[in-house]
Amino acid sequence: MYLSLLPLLVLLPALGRAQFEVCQSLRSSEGGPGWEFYACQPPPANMKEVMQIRVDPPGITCGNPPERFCTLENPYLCSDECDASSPDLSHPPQLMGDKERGGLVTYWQTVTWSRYPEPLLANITLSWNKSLEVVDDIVITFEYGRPTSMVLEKSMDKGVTWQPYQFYADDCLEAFGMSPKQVFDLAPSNLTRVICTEQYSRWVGAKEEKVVVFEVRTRFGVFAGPKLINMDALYTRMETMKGLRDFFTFTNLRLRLLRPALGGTYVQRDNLLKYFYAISNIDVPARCKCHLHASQCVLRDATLQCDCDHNTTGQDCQRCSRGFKSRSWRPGSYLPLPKGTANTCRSFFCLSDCECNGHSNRCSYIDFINVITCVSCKHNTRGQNCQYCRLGFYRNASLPLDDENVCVECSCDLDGSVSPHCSDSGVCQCKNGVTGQRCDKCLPGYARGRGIYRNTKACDEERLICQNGGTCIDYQRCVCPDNFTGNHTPDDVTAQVLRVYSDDVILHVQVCSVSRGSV
Ligand SMILES: *[C@@H]1O[C@H](CO)[C@@H](O)[C@H](O)[C@H]1NC(C)=O
Ligand SMILES: *[C@@H]1O[C@H](CO)[C@@H](O)[C@H](O)[C@H]1NC(C)=O
Ligand SMILES: *[C@@H]1O[C@H](CO)[C@@H](O)[C@H](O)[C@H]1NC(C)=O
Ligand SMILES: *[C@@H]1O[C@H](CO)[C@@H](O)[C@H](O)[C@H]1NC(C)=O
Ligand SMILES: *[C@@H]1O[C@H](CO)[C@@H](O)[C@H](O)[C@H]1NC(C)=O
Ligand SMILES: *[C@@H]1O[C@H](CO)[C@@H](O)[C@H](O)[C@H]1NC(C)=O
Ligand SMILES: [Ca+2]
Repeated sequence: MYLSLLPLLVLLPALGRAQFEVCQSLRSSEGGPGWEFYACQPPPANMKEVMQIRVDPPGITCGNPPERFCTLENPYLCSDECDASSPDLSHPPQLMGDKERGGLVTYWQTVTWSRYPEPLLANITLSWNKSLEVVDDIVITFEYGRPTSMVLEKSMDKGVTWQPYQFYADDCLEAFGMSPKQVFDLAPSNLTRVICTEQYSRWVGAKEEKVVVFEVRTRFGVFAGPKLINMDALYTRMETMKGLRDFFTFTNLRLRLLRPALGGTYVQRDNLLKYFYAISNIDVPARCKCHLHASQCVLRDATLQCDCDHNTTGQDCQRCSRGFKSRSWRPGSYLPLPKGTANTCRSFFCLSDCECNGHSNRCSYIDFINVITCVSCKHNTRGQNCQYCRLGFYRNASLPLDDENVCVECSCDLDGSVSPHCSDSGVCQCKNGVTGQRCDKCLPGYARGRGIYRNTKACDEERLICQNGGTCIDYQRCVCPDNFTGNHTPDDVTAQVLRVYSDDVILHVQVCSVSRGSV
């Protein structure tokens, strides 16, 4: 069930749905269509429709046994009767939150102050079992006069701890030892101060003034201007001023009624039937607090629950969905205006937890081993943090790990190497008969040709003898006497010799055959 919004939208033109109403939208870009994510929040609703009401002490509600009560205006008019057993004459607590139809005012009413001078005390606890953010004035309507002393309190942790929200008294100094203030006195620096106000407690007549207000609109107006035209300024403050959002956040409210309306005079002990509390309505305009990750709030199993987006979950969208890396959860942000930042939970995400030594800005969360790993490491790096060189590359130890050139290609000779990979110092693994860091040089007695290295002697002292007094060097070439020269380059020789070997015939290779002197 979605909360009905209509009554409040009429009430709240400036706080309507214009901004932060969608969490994502489809956008087309060069790379094709994709989702764009925005900060989003549910629309305001009148939370009185879903509040749990509890009154203390037990037995404070009138009508059991039936009781007569009088009015302050005319103490001799004592015809009204409260009777819990009669539907027409009972005044149970739920009449503070009901929808009144046909102009019929319905109200909760307490017993009268017949036990004076013992104080007539009552607590009204309103619970939602959900974090809410108040978005407009909380208005409490008292029939038969407003209390001369009361406290509005709030809890942010479902009733575990409480703090005062505002004090109300016809004499703040006497009732609470506080000097009276008005919300209009508040400035940006002390907007979240808890004040005592006399504005809603002085006797002006029960019919003239019925409401006690917790002023949210005026507080908003300190930033947004008197008509709340500049909501952007308020949202900016919400983001930057620590404690401002908390100030408007609650899960429960409690009204501590400490002293009933007295009609502007002292308590008249001879007619205590005219002193009691009666509340006909409590408006609580608020929205579900979803950390800017939901645009709807739903009632599920009688509990309010954000309808979370951005891969978040939880009653208040206060954590990332499974597989979307809980450590990276962040609330959405109103900034930059006008659309804010979604701070979506992702399995792929950018930014700080993702440490890739400057070779990537993308990470992936591998759910079943609970590991974050860099993806698409650039600059020939690899590894969970792009901290290793790809196979076929080795680390230049004189460069820092985040240098673009940290990984140097092995450049192993394809013919002379066992694999394209090299050691940490860049040394390739060579085939037999091959040497050199890159395996591109022949060992003595070996030669290369057609991609094969063979034990190919160009000359030796026994069978491949250099002619004309030439000396065989490294089995590869003849060093000829001054007046002789060879007409075969080593490669030519190799080619010949390989052919010779493959035919399994050994020939004398004719080198050092041409006489310089004879030319
Ligand atoms: C109202 O609540 C306060 C705080 O828990 C408690 O101290 C006080 O006794 C309660 N008053 C009544 C009348 O239950
Ligand atoms: C309060 O809400 C939580 C969900 O966060 C739920 O588990 C719990 O049952 C609710 N309690 C009541 C009393 O509704
Ligand atoms: C808040 O600050 C303003 C300006 O500094 C000051 O005039 C006002 O009295 C303060 N209000 C309260 C309640 O402290
Ligand atoms: C999670 O977010 C991705 C985009 O980042 C979206 O495509 C996907 O539908 C979301 N999944 C859930 C379960 O919300
Ligand atoms: C390693 O880096 C240093 C410093 O930039 C450079 O002089 C050297 O040539 C590099 N070595 C290799 C093998 O690239
Ligand atoms: C070549 O030169 C050597 C000395 O360098 C000499 O002994 C020899 O007789 C010469 N041979 C010919 C064919 O000229
Ligand atoms: Ca009512």
